[in-house]
Amino acid sequence: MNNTFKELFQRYSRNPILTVNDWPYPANSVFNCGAAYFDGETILLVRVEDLRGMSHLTVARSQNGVTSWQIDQKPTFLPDPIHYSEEIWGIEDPRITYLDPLKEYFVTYTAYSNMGPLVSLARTEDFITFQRLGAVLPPEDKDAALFPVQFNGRWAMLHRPVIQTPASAAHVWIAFSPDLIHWGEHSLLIRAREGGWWDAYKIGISPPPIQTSHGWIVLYHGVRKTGGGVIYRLGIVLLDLDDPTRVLRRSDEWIFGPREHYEREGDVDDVVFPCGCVIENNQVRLYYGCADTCIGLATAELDELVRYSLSCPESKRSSRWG
Ligand code: BMA
Repeated sequence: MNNTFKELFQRYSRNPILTVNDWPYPANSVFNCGAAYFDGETILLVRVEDLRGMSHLTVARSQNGVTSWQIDQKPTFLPDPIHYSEEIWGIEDPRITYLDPLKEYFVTYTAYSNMGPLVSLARTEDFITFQRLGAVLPPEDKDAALFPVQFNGRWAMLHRPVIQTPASAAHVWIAFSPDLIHWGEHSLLIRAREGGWWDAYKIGISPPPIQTSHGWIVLYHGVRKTGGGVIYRLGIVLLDLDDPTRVLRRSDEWIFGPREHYEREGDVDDVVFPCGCVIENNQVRLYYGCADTCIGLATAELDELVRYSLSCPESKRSSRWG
């Protein structure tokens, strides 16, 4: 029996914190959201699925990051398929990173093209207007997030391409770029496990990496395929602080998974899917999509996440290609 999630992440007692009933305009669901601390407020960039089934992004703001959310009256960041044809079927699952050297927020998101999902990038100074940098990784690829700092003068991004091999092949990769547009130096970073593991079917990162003195904390979602459907849960990985291509530790057990009714039942049952967190005074506020239907909040102490990750097994990966 896995009880570690009780120790690490505590659900907010009045979850879900946001549902489509809070929305100022008609929509089907509000779920996987990026998060940032901006101008004294917590900003959520929320994936909103409209009544056609396609997604856009809308900002919700709160002073305390828990209650009294102010939601933009209309979509904040809409797909623009006329100028960016890769956005024809919507934009999804944003991750927000503040790039210290550029003093701007960057949003990686999934553009749902007619060739499949791919990774797009935009930047914003105010969460009112967004400037697109375009599609930066081709399909099929999603679950991308930037590191907030450079490594040897290059930006780094985690992402999840899907490759066509007979075995499960949806792993987390890392890439580097001199300018945020051109990405190379690819390597496989975290493998989906096999067989009976909880993260055997596919994996992808959740919020952007969290910097600590012990390394980068990466929360990732692992998917298990069952006779009744899929189950999305969270695991934790620790990457080397100076060389993020090195996985130091990885949890064997999941640390958070669907348990409450709003996580277990919805448009897609049994899904917890965080895309962002905000850290204040050592407290990590994790914002997560629940069953592709609403948004939940869970909190953990950052020190505890570090302590737990350091207690996890050392990574067995031996080469750049896993
Ligand atoms: C993934 C993503 C998420 C979604 C999840 C569960 O592939 O598309 O947006 O929450 O599936 O449906």
